[in-house]
Amino acid sequence: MKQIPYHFLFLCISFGNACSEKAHTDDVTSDNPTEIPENVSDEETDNNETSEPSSDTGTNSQDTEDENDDDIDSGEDSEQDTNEEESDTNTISVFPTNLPSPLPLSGTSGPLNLEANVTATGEVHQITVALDLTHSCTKDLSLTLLSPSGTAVLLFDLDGYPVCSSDMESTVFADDAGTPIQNGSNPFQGTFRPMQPLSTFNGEDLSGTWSIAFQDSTVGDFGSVRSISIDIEYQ
Ligand SMILES: [Ca+2]
Repeated sequence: MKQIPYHFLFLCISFGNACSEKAHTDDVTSDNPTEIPENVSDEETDNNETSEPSSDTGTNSQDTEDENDDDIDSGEDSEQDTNEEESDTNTISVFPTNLPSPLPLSGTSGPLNLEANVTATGEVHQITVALDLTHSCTKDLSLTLLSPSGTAVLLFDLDGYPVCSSDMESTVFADDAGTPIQNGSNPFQGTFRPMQPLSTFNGEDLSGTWSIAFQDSTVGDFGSVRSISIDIEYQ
């Protein structure tokens, strides 16, 4: 219990009721660890209390707006970066001209060589290959892509494939594919990882003659290449 100072007792004795009001005020002040300034009215205090939630809401709203602004800014930057990146690269699709073309009957017939000439200039950034062929036993086949510089990349050689299988329909070769081509199944629809990485060509000069060599290693069973597209991203 709070002790009342002697000088205050003296005032109480001297002024009677007046001191009881003062004593009450002191008690209220002392019971509140956070002192309310004397010049703050009850109305102001109420306003502070009632405005606090809306202030929080406003702050949160502002924070949200700031975050949105950040998101928008980030999105703009990202889009701008993407545009800048896109503007730095081009893509060209290379098609051999003499298709469809029959695949060799057997290994004794030699490879089927298809060629496509590229006049554009630049440095290879990324390559994917799309293929469509018919064959009664794709296990017989292999496919190699050669750059104008003479670099060779084996896309597939299915000699070790467990079954004969047949055809390749809308088959795409890309380094970032999850399934290796040798783990695919007839008719190999979808995107597959080539047996050797197409990134081997990255950094090479784009212009010149690209060659595509099919080889049939086994007598019997044959087919034809319906379409093939070499899609080259370059910069
Ligand atoms: Ca064959």
